[in-house]
Amino acid sequence: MTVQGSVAVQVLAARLSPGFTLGVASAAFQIEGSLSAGGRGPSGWDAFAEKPGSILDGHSPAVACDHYNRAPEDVELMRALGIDSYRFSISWPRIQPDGTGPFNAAGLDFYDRLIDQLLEAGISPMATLYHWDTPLPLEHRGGWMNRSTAERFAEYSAAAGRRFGDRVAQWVTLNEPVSVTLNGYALGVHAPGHDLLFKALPSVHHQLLGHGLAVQALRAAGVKGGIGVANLHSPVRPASRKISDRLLAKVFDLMMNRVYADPILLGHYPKPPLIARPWFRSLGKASDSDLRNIHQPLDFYGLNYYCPVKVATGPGPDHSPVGTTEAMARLPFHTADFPEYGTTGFGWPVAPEHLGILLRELKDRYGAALPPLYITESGASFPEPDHVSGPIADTNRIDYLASHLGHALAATSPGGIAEDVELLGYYVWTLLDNFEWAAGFSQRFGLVHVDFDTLERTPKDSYYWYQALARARRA
Ligand code: IFM
Repeated sequence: MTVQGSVAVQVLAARLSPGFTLGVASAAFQIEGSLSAGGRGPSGWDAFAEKPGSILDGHSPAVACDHYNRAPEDVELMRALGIDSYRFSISWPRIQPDGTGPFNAAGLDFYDRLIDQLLEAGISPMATLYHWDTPLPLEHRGGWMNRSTAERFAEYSAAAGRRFGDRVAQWVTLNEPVSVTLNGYALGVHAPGHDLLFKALPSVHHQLLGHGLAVQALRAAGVKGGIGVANLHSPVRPASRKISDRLLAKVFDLMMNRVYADPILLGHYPKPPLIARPWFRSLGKASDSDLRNIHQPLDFYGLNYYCPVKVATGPGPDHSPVGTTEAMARLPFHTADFPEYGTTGFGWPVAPEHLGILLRELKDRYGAALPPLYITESGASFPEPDHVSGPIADTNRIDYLASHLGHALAATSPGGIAEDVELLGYYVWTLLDNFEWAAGFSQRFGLVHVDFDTLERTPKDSYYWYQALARARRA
């Protein structure tokens, strides 16, 4: 299928069923800036970013895209883009600075205004409650390694539900708990910077418990919108047919995919291969009542997809944006290249057909327990200039988005490999170039270029491509 150019836009548009949602996604910490303005408290990420060496080139999130002060301009960009929905995250420390106790009126007002502006622009709000910015006082008490964070999260979620529940169309509890556990608690390349390896697994259970309690809290608050979660999934492949590669790929699949999705969708943790049981022991001790709390009915499942992962035996040249870490070198496996695919700015393989394969795998694994699904993140970074004087020709991003959306639609259409998956929508990651965590401003994912000196926004060709797609389906 050709997916580029104006004809391809028509072809792609014709495949979008009426009601299919086109959106963009973002996260508070990556765009808002104003970290100590308006009564916001510090988060674990504020503290991590201040540690020398934690962020590439010492970039600071203090201003980011200055979205806190420019939200109306950014909503205008979305209105002109013609999208149906905006997935943003609510900053927990902005609305509850200590993570417990009083709520911050100025923070609540900020999201009130944002939601109202979106609705006025005809854009449906999808709100994520946790996109990694744990209030610092909670992080000091162990963050997600401490079970009580799950209860605090449910209290905060209830307050958000009471305040915004009349207008938010979709709620996402957690974004990518796997990234929080792997990068933040196991490898130490994200906040809070712990390198506990498999001892980080309690942070999985506590996040999932937080998810389940938050779902119940939102429902008790009477929110009108649907409720789901956004999990990052990658199909995992062994680097060779060697037994050790195949076994370690299974272990990686558990760590990457199944320990998050299985309890949420099926109500139990997966059984690890015998040899890996000691690593996963802490999850095996979960009580039935916790598992019941985690296993809540969901209105939708959010899938974040970027690329497949290949796993090879032994420590190897894995790398994070800030280099190979000592913790990674202690693991019995590493991730290997897919030489057959081109790569993004991050070096991630561009493998759109794996999105269709992943949808098939999810349905095979979860069957009727898999709710209707949104692709809640899909996008790519590519090397782009810091300063521009007009739209840049980011054809690589257009190709990436068109092929990923194209494969998802083909897979879920009648006769496709995942025709039994109900796909409700697609959210591009992301609207604006932004603070890409440990990679600072070095990885540009946006449909809109941001000059981080002047904060000027300049739509890229991909923005106009997405706009043409949104328009074509209504034509
Ligand atoms: O920027 C992140 C986002 O915060 C979570 N999903 C992956 C994106 C790209 O790395």
